[in-house]
Amino acid sequence: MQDIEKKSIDLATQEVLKKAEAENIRTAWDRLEQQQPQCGFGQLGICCTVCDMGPCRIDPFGEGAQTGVCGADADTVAARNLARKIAVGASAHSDHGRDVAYTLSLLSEGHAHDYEIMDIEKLKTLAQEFGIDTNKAKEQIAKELSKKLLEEFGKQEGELVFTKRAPKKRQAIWKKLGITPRGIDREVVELLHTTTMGVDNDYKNIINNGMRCALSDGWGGSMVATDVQDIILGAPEPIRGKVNLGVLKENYVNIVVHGHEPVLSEMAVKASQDPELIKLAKAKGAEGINLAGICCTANEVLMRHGVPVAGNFLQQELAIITGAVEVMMVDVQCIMPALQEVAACFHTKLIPTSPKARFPGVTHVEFESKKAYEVAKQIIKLGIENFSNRNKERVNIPKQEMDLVAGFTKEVVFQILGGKYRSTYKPLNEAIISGRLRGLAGVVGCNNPKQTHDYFHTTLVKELIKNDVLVLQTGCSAIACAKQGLLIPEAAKEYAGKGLQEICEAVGIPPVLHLGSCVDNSRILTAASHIIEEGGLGEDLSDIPAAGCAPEWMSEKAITIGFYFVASGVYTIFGASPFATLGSKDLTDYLTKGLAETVGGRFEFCDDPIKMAQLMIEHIDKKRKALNLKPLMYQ
Ligand code: MSK
Repeated sequence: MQDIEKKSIDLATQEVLKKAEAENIRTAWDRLEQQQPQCGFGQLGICCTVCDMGPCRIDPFGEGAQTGVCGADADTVAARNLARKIAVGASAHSDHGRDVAYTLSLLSEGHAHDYEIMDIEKLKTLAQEFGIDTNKAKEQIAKELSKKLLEEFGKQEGELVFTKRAPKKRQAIWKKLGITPRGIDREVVELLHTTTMGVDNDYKNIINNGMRCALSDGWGGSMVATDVQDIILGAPEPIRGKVNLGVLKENYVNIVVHGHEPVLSEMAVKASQDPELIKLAKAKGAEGINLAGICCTANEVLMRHGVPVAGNFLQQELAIITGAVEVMMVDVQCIMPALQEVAACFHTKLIPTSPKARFPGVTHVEFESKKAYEVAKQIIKLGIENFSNRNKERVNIPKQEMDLVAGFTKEVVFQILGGKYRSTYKPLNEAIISGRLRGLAGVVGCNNPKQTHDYFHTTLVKELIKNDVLVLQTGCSAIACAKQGLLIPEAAKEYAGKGLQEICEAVGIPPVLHLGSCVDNSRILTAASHIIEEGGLGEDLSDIPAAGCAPEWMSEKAITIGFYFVASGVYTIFGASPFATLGSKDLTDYLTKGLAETVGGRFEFCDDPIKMAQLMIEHIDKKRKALNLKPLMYQ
């Protein structure tokens, strides 16, 4: 295998990496090389920087220091480090949820004129969950609902309302362990408090508190983000789109949106269709305006508008290196600081928009919900003005682009499987019960240059669908598989086992369903709860023949997602770079074995995608056996 093939299996990525090398532009892969050897203590999770008596390191060979200056041992140090990552991941998703809930509040008071209530049904359903009388004007419902939602963050008493969506048995497990999440902010703060120097020294207790914090994200902040975005931006429905760097257009003004919060990118979609701006783009010599996305902001505008996706996490620098991007507008999360250096090699304007995320030395155009469309127009105008600065000789857009279908929410799955007038999960449950479908898998998460880009996602997912496992995806993992053609209905014939193929052909769905962005992992939790509610597959989420995996993860948010899946009863595998816990055997054992006895889910660490698939299938088969389901029809 050539060096470039070890970096990525994606041909478009390989092509642009060659360009980067020829033009001497550094990317994440080069910087990773420069970092070698990476700190062994850090990789094992046994370096402690919690207080200034350190940094302390625990000797993994048992010869040197076995505690830090304060006396914390490897178990405490590794557990605290991990728990702090959970807190950060939860805070990122949940702060996103808070911002969206705040936008709903502004809208209800008439201060966010560019947004409207797009999904009244969902508004009412949510309001009813919070005990709000829905027999009133939608603005009033929105006002009361946003108040209740915002209160979930600062709640001091009681439990998060969305936890009631989980099956009764799951709620009882959480209650017994004392990990039912309370206020969202409270869980983050308490976890940071208890992991500071001299507070919690019991690694199991630290992890249990970590699970409660993670649950406050999955069944709290992320769920708020997902549901409120559906209310104010519209609930996604299956929609066709295109993916990979080939979606950038040579003769157009290319505007790339990147990050996570779709409140501004939604307005960018609108502004890119503004006749006045299109006219201006044409006057500047372009054929029009082409909007494309990177990472989860891309998934959001793809699911609602079919906006093309230029790439996943490791392609953010590459989009700029094509030389064809006039503006990359970014909001929050997963935006590499290196973009500034890469953009400086081209005419590309990097435009940060969030008051929370600034880049020194670049034009910052601050987003405000109150004048959202105006801000979006201003940014697109900057892109149009920048078109004439493009150096055509340096433009190299790879040809690769692929079709995909996205936009499968829990509501849509109901409709597709049950028909418009019989919306139900019954056909899905029956497919599993009868053995036509083996089970379900959630495959999510990022890219990581330590692994061959996209290889783990696609190899794993192909193996799962070949074995009649229906795959649900979000985030950069969905983008990876889409680029390889797995997210179109035709993929069923080529890659899926006979049982899955029959289902896909009968209802016209791909064997891999794209459920959205990282916060939309909450859609998987609610869909799983509906499956239990429908009956026939046990009483708890841990009974479902299902498994989860983040094969190429890198973000703290992925750790939090992993923990809320495990704490919800799901067997979850993490890819090649395991959590930095391996310096503590006790902690590793607790995560990979002990948790099964308390929460019913557990972690597995694995660095081979085929082996990951086999482990997930073994787990699914074990669950089928426990439920006494019929033998598989075709395997
Ligand atoms: S964007 S968290 S790299 S999936 Fe949600 Fe992709 Fe991971 Fe960011």
